[in-house]
Amino acid sequence: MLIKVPKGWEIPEREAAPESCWHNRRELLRAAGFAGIGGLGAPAWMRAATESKSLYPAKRNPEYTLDRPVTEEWAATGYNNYYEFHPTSKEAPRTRVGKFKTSPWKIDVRGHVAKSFSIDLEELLRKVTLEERLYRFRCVEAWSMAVPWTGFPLAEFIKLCDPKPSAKFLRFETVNRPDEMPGMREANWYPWPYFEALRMDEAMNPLTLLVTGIYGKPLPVQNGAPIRIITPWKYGYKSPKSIAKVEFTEKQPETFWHKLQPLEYGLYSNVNPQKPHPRWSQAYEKVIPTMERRPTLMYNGYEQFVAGLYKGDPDR
Ligand SMILES: Nc1nc2c(c(=O)[nH]1)N[C@H]1C(S)=C(S)[C@@H](COP(=O)(O)O)O[C@H]1N2
Ligand SMILES: [Mo]
Repeated sequence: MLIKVPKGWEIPEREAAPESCWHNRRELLRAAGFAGIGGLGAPAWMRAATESKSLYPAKRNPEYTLDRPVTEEWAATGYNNYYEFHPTSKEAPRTRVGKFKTSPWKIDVRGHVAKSFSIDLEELLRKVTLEERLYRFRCVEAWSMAVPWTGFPLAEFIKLCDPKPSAKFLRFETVNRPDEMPGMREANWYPWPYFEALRMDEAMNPLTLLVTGIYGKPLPVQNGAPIRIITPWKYGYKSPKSIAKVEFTEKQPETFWHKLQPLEYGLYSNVNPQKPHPRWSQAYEKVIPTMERRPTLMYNGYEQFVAGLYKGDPDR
């Protein structure tokens, strides 16, 4: 079959490549039958791939509904912000993920917890139940999508961590692997690795997910494999990808974009049509891939879930 790789996400739907063309080589190998021999006796990495596959698709949670169609898969997995893979292009990240290893994967838990520990993702996934949720997704750059994420509430992970009462914030850190993430060296002026943070009550909110899948399958690397955060009422940069470390802190942590542009990107960064970015309006958003304009919703449409967190002060 001729593998036609679309130039960008702007191609019309009738020309969109079939889903398989968008998969990276590793996923093609998996699809080509490695899963079939990944039973007992197979190497650990093969078993891991098989096990994680059996978790998808997860049951959809009907509580989270959309007011718009779900974004086509080729667009959501082909138009990405992932600066560690490419610091400017949205189309390049998925073409540069070949070296990135997502298994085995461990998460280090540090800071104000009863006891620091590290947990293997495979082990973590045995302790939780994955579900699928449809969420609106809004980047601070004003584009938006609607995405079926698979994951579990971050609150469940926090309970496993046994935080001390002194833990007031969570700080997340993306994995630090310049050899596997070519954008890190090309854009070496950034304060890598990427780091983000949530206040404890935001992190505990039922909307906040630890995400391991998308479109009923494990996350592709460009969307943050093997595990990322999703906070749908905040701008996209609050949703760090490929998380390797979670730290519970007493003081408010610094965040990647706030450190770079303190006047433009705060800790809270709640979607708010009335609060323009210093360089552009946030009143409207452009829906990927058509770029159709639609009005931005307060808290990205999640006011009923999160307004109580801010007590009338969404600009925090
Ligand atoms: N580690 C890391 N996480 C990241 C980013 C990044 O560059 N590096 N970009 C953020 C931004 S700006 C957005 S809009 C979303 C994009 O997620 P998506 O590519 O799955 O749509 O990821 C966020 N998480
Ligand atoms: Mo973004």
